[in-house]
Amino acid sequence: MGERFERNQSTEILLLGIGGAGCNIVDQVAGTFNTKSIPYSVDVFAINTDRQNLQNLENTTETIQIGRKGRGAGSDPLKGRRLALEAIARGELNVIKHNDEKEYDLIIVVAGLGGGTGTGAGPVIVENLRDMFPEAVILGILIYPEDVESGIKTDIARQGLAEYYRLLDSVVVINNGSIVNPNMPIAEAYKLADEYVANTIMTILNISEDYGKPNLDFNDIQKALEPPDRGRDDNLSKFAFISTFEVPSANDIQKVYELLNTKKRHLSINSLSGARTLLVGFFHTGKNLTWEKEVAVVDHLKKEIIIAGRSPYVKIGDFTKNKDHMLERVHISVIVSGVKPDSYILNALAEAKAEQELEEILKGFQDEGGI
Ligand SMILES: Nc1nc2c(ncn2[C@@H]2O[C@H](COP(=O)(O)OP(=O)(O)OP(=O)(O)O)[C@@H](O)[C@H]2O)c(=O)[nH]1
Ligand SMILES: [Mg+2]
Repeated sequence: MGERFERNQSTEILLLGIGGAGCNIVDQVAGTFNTKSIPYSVDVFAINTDRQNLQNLENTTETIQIGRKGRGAGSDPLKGRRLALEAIARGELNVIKHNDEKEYDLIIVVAGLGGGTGTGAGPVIVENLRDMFPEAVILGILIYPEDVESGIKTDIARQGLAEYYRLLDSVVVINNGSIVNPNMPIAEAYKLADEYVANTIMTILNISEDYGKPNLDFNDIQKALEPPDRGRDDNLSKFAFISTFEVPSANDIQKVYELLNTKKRHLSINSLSGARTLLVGFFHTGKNLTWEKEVAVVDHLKKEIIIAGRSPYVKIGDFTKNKDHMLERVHISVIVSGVKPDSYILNALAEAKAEQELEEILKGFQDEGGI
């Protein structure tokens, strides 16, 4: 019944990798659950057209091969799409529903853009998940290919991004390109990008799992990542910033501000301005982190968010950990929804903006001095 990390609570999370990049990354994240024996209530699934990739996963027992041949989709998103539709028609994805027993609250989909499976099969699978789990919030963590890969790849990625964007509730885009350093072997650059994905996932899981005073919990996250309400919100952006920062001690807390800019770049975010929701969780050993220091961090983030007098919904959590490995370190988890993405993303969406929904969103960014 899947790679299940259970805990005595009612929140159900599905972590799903699609295509080579997505499957490898969720497998690595599942590996950290094993080694740290963190009892999350998370089911991990890997879906790919590539049998070899699925057979090489070390920590994910629940795999779904789509397409009989098992040889990948050859960087052809139309083929990926067709194979996914056939698998759905044959009911091969129903195993995710566990005989109708499952009602996931949050689904996290991880996929690399630019190939055939993550790009072509992925959106069709998201649509199917939406039918299976109408109550779930679906967050996509998508990896955008670096420019050094061929132009065809980035064309495919652009189209795929727009398709995913329409279907997901919230989107995080990791930019392989901004992480790649020309002096670095590509595998190393991928590893760095993979850490960004893992960090994003763990930010959500840690906040959901730990109990703080004041507390931030899964409901806060779910509310932040729900799709914007077009009746109520001016800002219809589905892009989110989700990350955990680490500083050596409470006295270095202002290091967060430097790290923030790098993280924004790697997460394809131009600015936090106009965001709808700001959640900040502080994880520390309880010795030196004063309320004043916490408020200073939150104020710094708020300053970047507030535009034209529009303030975000803000909530703070404080989690005291009695874990030796934390030493004096402080982890600061930040979730901001409704952020403004980098222009390469807006351009990608603009190219595919046949959908009215996308037009409205792009218009929103233009009103803010957008693209
Ligand atoms: N960060 C990271 N990026 C990856 C990794 N593998 C591939 N990518 C990126 O993700 C994009 C899509 O690659 P894959 O996920 O291998 O493609 P796929 O979805 O399996 O597609 P097909 O193999 O054509 O069926 C690539 O263009 C790379 O930019 C990885 O392990 N880590
Ligand atoms: Mg592949």
